[in-house]
Amino acid sequence: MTDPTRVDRARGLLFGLALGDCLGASFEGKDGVTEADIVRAEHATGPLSHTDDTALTLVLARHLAHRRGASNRGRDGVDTDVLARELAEAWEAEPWRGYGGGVTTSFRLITEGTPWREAIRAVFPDGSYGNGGAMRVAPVALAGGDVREVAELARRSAEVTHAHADALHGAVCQAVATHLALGLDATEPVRVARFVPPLRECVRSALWHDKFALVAELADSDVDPGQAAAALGNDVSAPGSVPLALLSFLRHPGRPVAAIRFAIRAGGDTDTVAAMAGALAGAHSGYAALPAHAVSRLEASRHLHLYAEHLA
Ligand code: F2R
Ligand code: MG
Ligand code: MG
Repeated sequence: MTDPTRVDRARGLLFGLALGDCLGASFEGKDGVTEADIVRAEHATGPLSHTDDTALTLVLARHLAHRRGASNRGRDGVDTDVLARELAEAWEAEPWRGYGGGVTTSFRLITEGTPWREAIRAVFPDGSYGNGGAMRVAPVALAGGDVREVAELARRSAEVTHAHADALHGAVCQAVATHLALGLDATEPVRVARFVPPLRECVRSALWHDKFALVAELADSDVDPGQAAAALGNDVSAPGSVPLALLSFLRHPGRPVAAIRFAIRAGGDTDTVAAMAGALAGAHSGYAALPAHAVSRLEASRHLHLYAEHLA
């Protein structure tokens, strides 16, 4: 095996995310998913349809690609007013992609002209702690030059829909972990110690630090997906899903399909946990490591290629 190129990793990141979303979608909310159920979905024929996870990732990828350039790096890489409108427009065009209840109301209000800062507190006055900011954040890992820049871009990209601190922590965690995965030599063993210290630094929260400690412990164990879900959570909240995605990747370094299957077999929010695990695994192993038959069936293939090339 050779170390993948930057373009191959960028494609791996976006296609891994879409593959996890599409394969996980039919199992969302179900527990007791078997390996055989997932293998059947992988080997079926016909297009693989994505959900809100991929739809909004494409919006963010396009936003970042259009704003690339020396004067648009760092904080300016995300224009929050523009991004809020672009995300809401994507929902308005395809509201049937399986959006969360809170964010649906926010998007409707934004399309009707309510400022996003007001709209995102209409349903949950303290803000949503859902994983919607984290599920779409992975392209930020390609746009930011270092961990600090990635963390700041992640926060800005998530805050236009999610005001709760845990949702923002989830987005920062997923973006920074993906950035670190992009930078690892894929021919070397993956060490948990390369992830946990920078994540602790970027995400200053006792709840998240406890989750990182658990991920580190479980990554070196033979924990099965059900036990991992019981320990870390597998629900629609950011703290209840982002750590499980990281563990899915760390349990199967260099094996994106195994990472995605682990995430789906854990049950619960399967499309989203598998999308985040797929982004991490694809960023690390590259596009060539993804299953060609399943990848060729992805509905968004053309746009995934386009934005991967722009952002690489
Ligand atoms: N929503 C889903 N899947 C279930 C519905 C599927 C669809 N109806 C269908 O049948 O096709 N999946 C997608 O939603 C998750 C991302 O959610 P996001 O974008 O964060 O949305 P939202 O609405 O902000 O939060 C999701 C739910 O979390 C609970 N919640 C959040 N903050 C809360 C708070 N402060 N207090 C109480 N509850 C809170 C609510 O139940 C929200 O509805 C991904 O799984 C994506 O795939
Ligand atoms: Mg979804
Ligand atoms: Mg989901």
